[in-house]
Amino acid sequence: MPSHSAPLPATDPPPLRRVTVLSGGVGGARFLQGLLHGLRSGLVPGGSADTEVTVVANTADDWWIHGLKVCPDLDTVMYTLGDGIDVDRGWGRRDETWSAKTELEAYGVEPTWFGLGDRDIATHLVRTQMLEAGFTLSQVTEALCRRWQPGVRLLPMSDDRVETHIAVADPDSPSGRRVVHFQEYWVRLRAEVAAESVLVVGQEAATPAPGVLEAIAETDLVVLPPSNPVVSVGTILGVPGLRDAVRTTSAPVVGLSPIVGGTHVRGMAAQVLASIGVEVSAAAVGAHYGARSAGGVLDAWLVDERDADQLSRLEDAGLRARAVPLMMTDHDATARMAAAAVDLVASGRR
Ligand code: FO1
Repeated sequence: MPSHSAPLPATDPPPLRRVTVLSGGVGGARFLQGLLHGLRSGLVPGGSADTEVTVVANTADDWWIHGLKVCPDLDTVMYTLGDGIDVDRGWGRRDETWSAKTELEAYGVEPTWFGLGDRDIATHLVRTQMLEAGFTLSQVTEALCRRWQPGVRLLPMSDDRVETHIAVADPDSPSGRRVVHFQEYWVRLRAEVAAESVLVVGQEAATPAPGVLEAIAETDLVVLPPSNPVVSVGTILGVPGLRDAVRTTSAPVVGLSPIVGGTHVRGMAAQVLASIGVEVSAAAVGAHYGARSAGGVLDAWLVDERDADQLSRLEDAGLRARAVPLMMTDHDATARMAAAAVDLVASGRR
């Protein structure tokens, strides 16, 4: 029976002038690459090359090592979007050399298990010198980005020191456990031991870095990319004032699941989710963030097609949800994910 209803008026998507993304390291940076590609190529509804993207990056992975301040997630976003990243590793510089690392090993200086490349060391020397001269981490990041031109405004979540530590079982210690810095848990222990608990040192005393609260309040969209929901997005939301800023912004808030088919795509989300008692599933992470209508931070949640059977559980939790391909296999695939995220909340945008 031919439909005689008038064709729906072609409603233009509302303009997407500003987007704010709460990002960890490798997964967040890869998502940002696709988002920028999608904006520049017109794939993202309402977006364009002029859309301003602000990244609020996790700094709780930061680590003082060999007298240098290393900021893995800030640097991974900066190098990735500035085209200096080593694509295979997902961190550190392309065309890297390791002479300083080899010399440190020759001196028997620990930790030998954490690789600082020669080119990367220059970044940490500039950062450490500027911090010691009294500049804030925000000012340092702005200065480093003048060279790298990432094409986004890159803000640390806080200028205060916040460091994630992980408690792991240790039969040799009287308490039966020991606490290691996140970098030791991830790099030396390869997250192969259970994370008993996640301790974010300095979290309660931290304040949002300049511009962060405004970037969340005065934007057209807030995105939680497929970063680690506990030690990346979780530590960003844990900065006092940040979770409330996301809850109360007039912009829609949409997230993309880092869990696909019951496990993380890379990293150690499964281990740290277990440590906070959250089931390792796309729906459980969406519910963990929570719907804003129920006091959480999300309006909508994208899951991979493999997890389409979890959509009703998300809708029961008050979330708009959709199942789309979520593997960031190339920039076009990631751009389509970003477009789906925008489209899912477009109706909610002014
Ligand atoms: N990850 C590793 O697996 N091994 C390393 O030796 C290593 C060194 C490193 C140096 C600088 C930096 O910015 C990141 C580095 N990472 C290394 C990655 C880092 O552990 C992760 O990127 C984040 O902390 C987790 O997102």
